[in-house]
Amino acid sequence: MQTLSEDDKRFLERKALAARKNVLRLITAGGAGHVGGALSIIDTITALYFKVMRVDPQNPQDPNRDRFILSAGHKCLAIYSVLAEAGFFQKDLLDTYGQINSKLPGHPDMHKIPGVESNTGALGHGLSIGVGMALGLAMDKRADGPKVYVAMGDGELAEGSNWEAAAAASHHKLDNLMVFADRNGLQISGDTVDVMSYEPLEDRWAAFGWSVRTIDGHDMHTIVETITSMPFEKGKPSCVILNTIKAKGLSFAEGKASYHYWKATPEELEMARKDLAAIEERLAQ
Ligand SMILES: Cc1ncc(C[n+]2csc(CCOP(=O)(O)OP(=O)(O)O)c2C)c(N)n1
Ligand SMILES: [Mg+2]
Repeated sequence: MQTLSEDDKRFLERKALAARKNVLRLITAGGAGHVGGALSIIDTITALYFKVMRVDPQNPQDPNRDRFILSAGHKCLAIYSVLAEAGFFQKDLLDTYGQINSKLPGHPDMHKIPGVESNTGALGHGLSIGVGMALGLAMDKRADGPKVYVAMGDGELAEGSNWEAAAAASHHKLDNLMVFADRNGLQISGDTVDVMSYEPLEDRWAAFGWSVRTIDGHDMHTIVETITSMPFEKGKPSCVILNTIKAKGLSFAEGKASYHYWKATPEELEMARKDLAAIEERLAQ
């Protein structure tokens, strides 16, 4: 387990802010996008790329790299923003979002930019892909082998294929695999518990043989301590349930299903810039 110093925590919070600014840059370029779910998972992705994962932007295909799969591909604004911040590609590319032939389409494409491990967007496939990767890597039987991380939405958990993959992961004792279930409480059209509930998530994942922890998905200390405690139990895959706020950081959008997909007005973009400036001021103190 890795415990963050106060300086490290501040560093990660600044990186997460920079990533949120990149999200606004993308939306400014493209006019619209799935901002809500991107902003609930972006702190975890920031922690992964800036503190936890063994990855090298200069050598993105290194066979020894850790793998991150954004199963809920509609949250792509988050991965684009963090990959750009981490130097996987030039930030200028962010300004092409939403344009014809952009390398940053509305769902991530592994053939278009370095750092994306898998095409995702049709919900319910990323965990199966992650299980395959983790199984292949585990066969190498290396003590310090690469790890596989998969981020999922709470609405996405309604896809039945996830549960076949969850069962396979525990059957194969994949303790090099970690899932993040982003429990922001909302999916596309309303509260996740009303549309299709899989609560209590902790019991579901545990019943499928996973070792489960629930944390505040916006607290960098807890995020890093939890991820670096992997595996929570030897011989079991690890599941982190992230209690989060959809559209976290944008005061006018937080916790509202209507900002699952945001078609931004100039007034809202201005409000969003002010919100992020206020965070910046707080972090400067
Ligand atoms: C197979 C499939 N069905 C439907 C959709 C349309 N869709 C896109 S996002 C979404 C809701 C996802 O909710 P959740 O997983 O909770 O994501 P978040 O709240 O993090 O944005 C749906 C139904 C899809 N992308 N794929
Ligand atoms: Mg959700």
